Amino acid sequence: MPTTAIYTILISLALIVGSIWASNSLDFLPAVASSNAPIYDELFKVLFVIGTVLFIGMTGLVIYSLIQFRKRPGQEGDGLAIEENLPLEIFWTAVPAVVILFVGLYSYDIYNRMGGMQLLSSDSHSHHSMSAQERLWGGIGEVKQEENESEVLPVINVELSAMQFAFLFNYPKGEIISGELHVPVGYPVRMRMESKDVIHAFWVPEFRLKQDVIPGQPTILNFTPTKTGKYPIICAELCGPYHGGMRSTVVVEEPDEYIAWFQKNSKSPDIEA
Ligand SMILES: [Cu+2]
Repeated sequence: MPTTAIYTILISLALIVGSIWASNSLDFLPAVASSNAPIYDELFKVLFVIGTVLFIGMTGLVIYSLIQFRKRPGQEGDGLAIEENLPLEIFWTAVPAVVILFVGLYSYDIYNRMGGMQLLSSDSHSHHSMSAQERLWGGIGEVKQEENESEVLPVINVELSAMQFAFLFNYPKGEIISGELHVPVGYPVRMRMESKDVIHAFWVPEFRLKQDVIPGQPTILNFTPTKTGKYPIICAELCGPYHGGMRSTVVVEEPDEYIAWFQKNSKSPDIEA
């Protein structure tokens, strides 16, 4: 094997290994605070590796060529007139095609695993009578089975109204209206979102979630917070002159803190402890 080929293989391998190492050790992303976040970050890491290999590989090759094949003193005339290289052209068409096909299929899989393929307005929940526990949790009678747990957790139901330039969170069963979103850690949240005026978008970077909030067409967002803390809610759709100030906070708290907050703010008298 010629030396150039060996060097090419070694440099490519080093580039791939280095990119994988960088994607795992560099800390670009905000806190991982929902069950969606690890799935999303998996895709981000794969895209980061592909992007780094391509960027460093291509710019590196260009810089190498500029230096290695520069015009030396005493060189006159044109370079070699090279035309066509069919195997090379097949190679540089096939490689990006395979990479793009892989990224496309993989992104679809991630989007599907995050629940992106569920119909936005799918709303087939029975409205049977609630237990006191379900009332307390703001439930509408729906319970959700977690995949790995035998415990059945009540779903936290929240209705989000977006308007120029604020988010309002309504907990129907507690008759709570809040400018801040409160959710208990580890419990599935089902948020029905609708806009009063123009299109807004609910975005929590720490949850890796972003969903449009549309006037006249409710959208449903399901998520499970996994880490306590306060995280920003940002409007991610240019919605008017004060769009940049359209922010709120999501408070992910321990279940007992959530219950305390719920009871303190609830105007509904039939909520029991
Ligand atoms: Cu907005």
